[in-house]
Amino acid sequence: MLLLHRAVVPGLRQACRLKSTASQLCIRACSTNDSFQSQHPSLAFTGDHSSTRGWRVVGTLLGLGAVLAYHDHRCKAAQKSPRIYTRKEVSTHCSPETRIWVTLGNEVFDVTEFVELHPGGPAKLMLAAGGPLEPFWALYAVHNQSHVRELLAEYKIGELSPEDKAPSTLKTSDPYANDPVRHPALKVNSQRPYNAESPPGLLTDNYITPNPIFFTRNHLPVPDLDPATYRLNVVGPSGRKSLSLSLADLRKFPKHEITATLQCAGNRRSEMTQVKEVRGLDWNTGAISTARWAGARLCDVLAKAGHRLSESESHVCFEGLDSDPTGTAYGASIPLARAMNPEAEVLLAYEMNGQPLSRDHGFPVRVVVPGVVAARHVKWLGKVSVEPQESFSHWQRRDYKGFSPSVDWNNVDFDSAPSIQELPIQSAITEPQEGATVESGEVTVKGYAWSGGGRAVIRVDVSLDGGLTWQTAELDGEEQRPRKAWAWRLWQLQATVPPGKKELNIICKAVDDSYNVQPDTVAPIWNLRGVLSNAWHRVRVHVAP
Ligand code: HEM
Ligand SMILES: Nc1nc2c(c(=O)[nH]1)N[C@H]1C(S)=C(S)[C@@H](COP(=O)(O)O)O[C@H]1N2
Ligand SMILES: [Mo]
Repeated sequence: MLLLHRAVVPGLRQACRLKSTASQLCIRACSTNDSFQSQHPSLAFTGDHSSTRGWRVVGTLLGLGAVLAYHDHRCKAAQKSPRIYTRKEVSTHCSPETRIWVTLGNEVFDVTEFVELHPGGPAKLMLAAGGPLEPFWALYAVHNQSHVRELLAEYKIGELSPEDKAPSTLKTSDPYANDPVRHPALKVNSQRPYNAESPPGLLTDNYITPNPIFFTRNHLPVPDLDPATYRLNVVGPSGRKSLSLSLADLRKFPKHEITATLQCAGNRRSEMTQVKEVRGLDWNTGAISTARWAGARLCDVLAKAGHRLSESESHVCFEGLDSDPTGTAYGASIPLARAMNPEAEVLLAYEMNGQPLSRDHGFPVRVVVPGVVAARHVKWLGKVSVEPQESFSHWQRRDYKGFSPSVDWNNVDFDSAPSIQELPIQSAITEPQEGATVESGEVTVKGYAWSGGGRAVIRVDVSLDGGLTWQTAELDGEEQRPRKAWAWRLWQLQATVPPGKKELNIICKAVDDSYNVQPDTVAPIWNLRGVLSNAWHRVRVHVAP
């Protein structure tokens, strides 16, 4: 019952918000009969952002006592001899009023209390309300973990009647079947959607990351877009027509080229996981890569569409052409001031290291926002618009934000924190690797360092003795332009192994040109989503006798 307790307090707040959207979504999910085919939301449902705003509408509260008693009753019932339900009965439980039930295999769960706590957002969970989870979980392998199964088990209320097991129509066509073939050296974090990091042994061999080993972070299946028919919709200011730009149109704008590093907000999340569990992909140090990007400047395209700097419209929203079964696209936004500033060099990129973008990296066009978290670099770009508010995308508003270590999933208020844009100073050791054995005599330590917002890395300090003494590493790579240091510096240090040492406790930490430094440990910057993990990087190695 632990989870129920965790859920109660926010549950009260959330029960209010749930009502309108939940019932809205449910009309589509439940108005059909109970076979999977007719319930599949892609047939009946198109996501819209206005529903997100509807979450705030206040509705009737379910009495707390009633909730507890109800849940307790159900759980006890499930433990003794499981209560048996028909699929038809389950399908009527698809709103907070009727409670929200789902099935997995032949088991039935009442997840009403969990809906608002769902890391993937309440709206997504509601798509499965009243029916099987399988077709949705097939899309998101993140559910394929024991902790997710254990969590769900807490909500079990019974089983499906034997003659009413999973319908044979459950075989869904694999939405990922058309994903591209990937390089075998990539270290895969999740196959569906595909997420993989550059192997640390190769990452810093090249200042420019070769395209096939550039880290990949997809939230959805990779769309297969035809460059001949591709159009970018650039919404004009009110009263003006939108632009519909072909790839050829985009190439007519002056071609601008920059070297920029992309880093996922979750890079080095695995170190946070060691402090306390976080929700997200278990990235090591390889969710970062550098490329030479070429394309049209966003400011030129916005100007052509008729946009100017404005105070009422202050965000540029991007939508990808990758979408989930509801038709909801990946989306993000950046401040208009950055988008309109030619010095910020925001690109609508169609080339990566002299090649057309590869499918995984956004073919045919992606946004590149130098100095800003990679989540805003929207791939497979379909639409650009200038809006008074930030993007309503889940990934702008309910993810990619930082919180204090004391904020957890019971008390998190995503509206209270700004979305991550410029990233903080970062560095990591790529050689030697954790647990390796190094020769006595000399050791070479290598790694990368980067800071957001165009801030240049001015120094990397390396310690071989756990931080007692420090040596300055040598910085490689391109000379950096002031306030436009968009790319990382690779660094190395050739150092003498102190005689008699059996083990080295190697640490690196970088300093940027605002004299920002990395925090020494992870615990004080731990956050529930495991983002912004930039503590001193530590690697322990053995010294060969
Ligand atoms: C009762 C049903 C569900 C439960 C118990 C559940 C549970 C969870 C949990 C525990 C996570 C975090 C996993 C981790 O990062 O370790 C998660 C993430 C996620 N879930 Fe669900 N889920 C449910 C239904 C759904 C449905 C129906 C969908 C889609 C239609 C969905 C989409 C997602 C997505 C997209 C994420 C990843 C968010 C991100 O990391 O970007 N979930 N879910
Ligand atoms: N359309 C779209 N754009 C997207 C994403 C996505 O899933 N869909 N993922 C974002 C995230 S979180 C990251 S870290 C970067 C990863 O870019 P890459 O795969 O080219 O390395 O793309 C961003 N842009
Ligand atoms: Mo990311």
